[in-house]
Amino acid sequence: MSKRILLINPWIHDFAAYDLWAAPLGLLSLGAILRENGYKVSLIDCLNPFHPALDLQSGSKPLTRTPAGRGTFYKEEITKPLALRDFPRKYSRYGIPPSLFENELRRIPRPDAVFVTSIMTYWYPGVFEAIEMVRQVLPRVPIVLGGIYATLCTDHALRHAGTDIVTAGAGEDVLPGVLKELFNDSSSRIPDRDDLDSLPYPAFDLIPHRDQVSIMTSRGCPFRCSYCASALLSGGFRTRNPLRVVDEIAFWNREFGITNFSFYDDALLIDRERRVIPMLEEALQRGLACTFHCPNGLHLREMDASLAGLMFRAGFQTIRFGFETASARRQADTGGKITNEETKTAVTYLREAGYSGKDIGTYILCGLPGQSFSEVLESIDFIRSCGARPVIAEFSPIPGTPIWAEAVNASPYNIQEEPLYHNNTLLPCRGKDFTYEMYRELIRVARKPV
Ligand code: B12
Repeated sequence: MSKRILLINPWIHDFAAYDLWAAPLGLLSLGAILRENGYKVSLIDCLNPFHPALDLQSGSKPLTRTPAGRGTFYKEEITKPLALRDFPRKYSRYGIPPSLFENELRRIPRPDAVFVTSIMTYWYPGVFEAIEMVRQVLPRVPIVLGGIYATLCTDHALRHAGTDIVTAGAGEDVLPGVLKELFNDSSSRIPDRDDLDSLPYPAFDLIPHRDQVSIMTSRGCPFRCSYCASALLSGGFRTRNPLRVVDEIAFWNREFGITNFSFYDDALLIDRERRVIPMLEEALQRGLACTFHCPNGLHLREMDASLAGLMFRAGFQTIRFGFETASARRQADTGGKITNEETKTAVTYLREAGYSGKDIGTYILCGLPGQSFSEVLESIDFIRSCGARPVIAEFSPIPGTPIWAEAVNASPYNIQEEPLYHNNTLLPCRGKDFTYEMYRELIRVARKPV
């Protein structure tokens, strides 16, 4: 009898959360591998904006959805955790009401194990709430926790999550050990995590109603920017065959009518001649009428007139770039991925290709240790002067990154002990003279029409 595994994408507890093409991609990838190994896999997606029973909830705002495949989550205000008590913002549980989650847990056939994923480090309370409910409804069913929070804050998870197993790192690496421990299964065939073309397509079919599919064409990143966790999470940079990526896009398009695709790559444009260019040319040639979105920052340095034109023609609608700062010193200190001059030229190419200034969202980090209000303001002004749209990205400190020690020193919060203080909304590493009012002013300036 094949074993049943229940996958859970837990709630988000936060001050704010939007569904910017959010999907539990890592968990769905594992789901596909488990199915290939004969396991019966089901999913409860707490963040599902299309849950059929959601409409029946009274008193909630109707959820908004755009044709591009993003929108709002259902939310309920909840009490702030003690550590965030003094922060003057409302705090909510994003995702389906707990009663619906409980109904789902009772409805599905009893699983032999439950696999829970985790994303932002500071979202762990939503993860714990889901774990507690599983314990109540399904006592004695082993629970395994993995994902980004579990990888970056493993000790914290081991101490507080209350699961039978906590794993750190890529699921493809840990699955053999987990399956052995749970079911004494030593015969599992797990694809090599370095050969991305050998991975099955993520099990998006487990999400019955969806208007977008997330794609990864690579893992990791060749850069080592000081604030970024990519290397800790994904290891070295490795890539898929671009034609196999188009096969995947065509598959979701043909079988499920999906037209919106979001790329989760950390370095989609790197090695462009071998990757993004053939991929988009192939998509055009096959006549795939799809729209592409990249909420995660792209590398502007790779842009030239022909790539900008190709992206525009191929249907790249949402483009975000990682610029971070106009300060030459900080550019060098944080990783040297782009200069101001290169940024200006790249934006010109994008505008000539047909993108308007407001399409070209350009991330500017705000609240880095030692960063002043005027540095952020100058960065906003610079991006505007290039003809692009500044988008403020509030800095979230991440354990193990090169900037971590500096972040610990700069922060008035105990970010080492309490991952809730990694929350970007707190701007937890800004200096004393960088007030929240100043931050609001920066948001106001950044949002002025381009
Ligand atoms: C896509 C993405 C987003 C998406 C949303 C993702 C989502 N699903 O909700 C968007 C664009 C909205 C986003 C926003 C932000 N993000 Co983001 N994002 C990512 C990104 C690029 C990919 C995550 C992903 O899906 N990876 C792909 C899958 C395949 O990997 P995975 O989930 O890790 O799964 C693997 C393993 O973890 C494991 N696994 C997973 N689950 C399980 C479960 C079990 C049981 C087991 C055994 C194993 C296992 O196996 C999987 C396969 O190997 C990561 C960077 C990265 N490389 O991971 C940053 C990252 C998570 N984001 C980060 C940041 C900083 C942010 C922002 C704060 C940026 C900003 N300043 O605005 C915002 C926050 C939004 C908010 N409301 O708070 C940080 C983390 C910060 C933190 N403290 O945790 C990361 C790590 C990037 C970085 N700079 O280092 N993000």
